[in-house]
Amino acid sequence: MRLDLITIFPEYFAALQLSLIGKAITDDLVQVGVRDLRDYTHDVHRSVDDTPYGGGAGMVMKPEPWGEALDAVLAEAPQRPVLVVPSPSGVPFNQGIAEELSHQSHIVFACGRYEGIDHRVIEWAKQRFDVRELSLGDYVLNGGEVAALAMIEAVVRLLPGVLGNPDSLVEESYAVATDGLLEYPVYTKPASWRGLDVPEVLLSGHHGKVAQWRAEQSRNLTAARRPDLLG
Ligand code: 6GU
Repeated sequence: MRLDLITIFPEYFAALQLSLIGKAITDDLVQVGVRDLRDYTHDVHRSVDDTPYGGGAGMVMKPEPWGEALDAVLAEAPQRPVLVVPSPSGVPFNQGIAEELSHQSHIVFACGRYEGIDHRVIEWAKQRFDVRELSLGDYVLNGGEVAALAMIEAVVRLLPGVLGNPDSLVEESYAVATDGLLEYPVYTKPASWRGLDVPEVLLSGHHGKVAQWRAEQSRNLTAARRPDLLG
């Protein structure tokens, strides 16, 4: 999988060198390219934003640097890439979308700042990319970088060979905050810690009862915290 990131803060993506994703990059399962949007400006101030037509607060990202940066990505793209535009106005990102994206060979992330990118960039991009405007949730971040990092982590961990233990993916399909339920609580040794004991059933060695207890915990937790997941 190839990932291209366009941003005015390339340093954010140093985090991709860490942990499982860093290993996936070292192992060449993922190729990452980070482009500084300001490299596609031509004025002395390297400006990427301007005041909004129609008035209002804040600044809007100018279309020209975005056009040139996206042209540069396309010039090296063998086929039509996906363009993810992180935005609080996007479709809510979830595990199903992460799964879909994990089957793509080339994803470009357009990380906007300020009040967003001139809308013509999105319109233009639809001719050359499969555009997905995606939101992490109902809160406001200062820019798309942190959102892109979260989405990349959710996608890359699904790639074959990235997780040490693929069983953990199978477990998740039955208990995760997606189309399923929330995960049951987990415990490890010691069996007693600061006066708190691990639930007896987990020490019983009775796999049927353990499975039943976990299913019940998942159901109760989901009902309490995420009743929207219970149909
Ligand atoms: Cl994807 N971007 C920004 N800027 N803010 C957000 C978001 C994305 N998701 C939630 N808030």
